[in-house]
Amino acid sequence: MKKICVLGLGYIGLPTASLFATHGHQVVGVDVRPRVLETLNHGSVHIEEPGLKTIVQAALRSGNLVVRPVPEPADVFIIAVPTPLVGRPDEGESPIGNCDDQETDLQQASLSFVCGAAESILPHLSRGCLVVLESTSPPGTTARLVAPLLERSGLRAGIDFRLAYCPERVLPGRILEELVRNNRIIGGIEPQSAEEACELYRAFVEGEIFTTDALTAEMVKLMENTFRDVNIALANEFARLAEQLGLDVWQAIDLANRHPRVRILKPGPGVGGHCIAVDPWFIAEAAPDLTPLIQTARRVNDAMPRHVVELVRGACPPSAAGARTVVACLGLSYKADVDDVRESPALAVIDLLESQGYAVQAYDPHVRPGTRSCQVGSLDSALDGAAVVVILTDHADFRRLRPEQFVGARGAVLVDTRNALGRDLWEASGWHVIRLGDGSARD
Ligand code: SAJ
Repeated sequence: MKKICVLGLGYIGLPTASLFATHGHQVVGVDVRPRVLETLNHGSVHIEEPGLKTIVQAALRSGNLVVRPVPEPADVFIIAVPTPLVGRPDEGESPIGNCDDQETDLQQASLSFVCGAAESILPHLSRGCLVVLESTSPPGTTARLVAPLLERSGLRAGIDFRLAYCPERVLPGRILEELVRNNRIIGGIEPQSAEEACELYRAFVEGEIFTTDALTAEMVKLMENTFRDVNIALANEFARLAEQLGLDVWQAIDLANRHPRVRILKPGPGVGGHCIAVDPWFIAEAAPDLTPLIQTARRVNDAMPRHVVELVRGACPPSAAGARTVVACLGLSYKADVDDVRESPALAVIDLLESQGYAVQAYDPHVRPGTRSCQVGSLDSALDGAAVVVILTDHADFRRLRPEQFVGARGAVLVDTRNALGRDLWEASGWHVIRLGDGSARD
């Protein structure tokens, strides 16, 4: 049994801390946000994720997990804090304290939370400790930033204490299942660090664990998410092409994917979340001249919210009948069935619509109230007087919607950016349906 201090009780830190605690380790979960500690101490959780509440409660009840505002001496320190882009603080608050970043023109990773977390460990670091960085980070962070920072303790990384990079690779919505089942990559600043981290994670990881050096592990993580971003950008480019050429991209992608070696992802209103919309910039930042494809993909995906707004404008201008046109936006989170709005393209669409003079009524059953001032508490309130309904997130609840539930919507324009609702059904009920990427039915 080891004493493990997990720094940052967010989407990754909290489930990781709970898994170690329910597998026999003594865990101190650290977060500087009082609201988070309070929620946990009341037996609740601040994140919507299947199975999370049950395992957190079990861990707390067992006494193997305690939550604290500051770290304490331990055998292992795991850093699981956000690494947002500079100028886009992750929900505004650091879970662990921060240090200053230098602003530049580039889209750059903010490592202030990582620095803050590492600094908070310093007084407690001792000979034989293992420190693991889990936060997605630009190449070189473990060896060139975290190691020297921890060496301010007077101890030497890789000699007096072990240091490894062990990125999480789990899909929000399936975090617990994937934390256990996925393969893991662990990179040490020397082999013994990787070995010790590997032994630690075997407590609950059932997938294979592959060890390498820290730099390679950092790049592997970034390459995975960049691969996905580029593939989604391709799908989005195909979608816009299809609109212009007059075909249905959803059908075309489905048919192309019947090829044994083709797997095109889905177009949509843009790419959100704290990973795929962010991580490719970490590679671009390391070598701006060598990454034209990666940067273009980012820009293609970032342009999608504006394109969605153009689709709305094409169907219904901001003030069609004197009064402001009401648009019901269904979905605020960055993808289906999660409560996470970080980098959500839905928010970008909503902001753009408002800036162009539309009156937006936004509804999302998963997202906490007050995320946007135009947010309303029910589907009916969102639809009330709406001339256009825009599907921005394909929650299971939304996929089940039927035309007869849309009584409050005055107009009959439905913009479906996720191919979430069957076009035929809605057209049969008199709706004018505009699906992103579908030029086959345009006037
Ligand atoms: N999206 C599309 N089309 C698609 C798939 C996704 O537009 O075909 C959009 C989603 O709507 C969403 C965004 O992309 O806005 C990202 O969603 P996602 O489900 O692709 O990924 P994340 O951000 O939830 O999780 C990713 C995962 N990475 C990969 O699949 C390579 C996960 O395994 C990582 O652990 C996670 O990033 C992370 O933390 O880095």
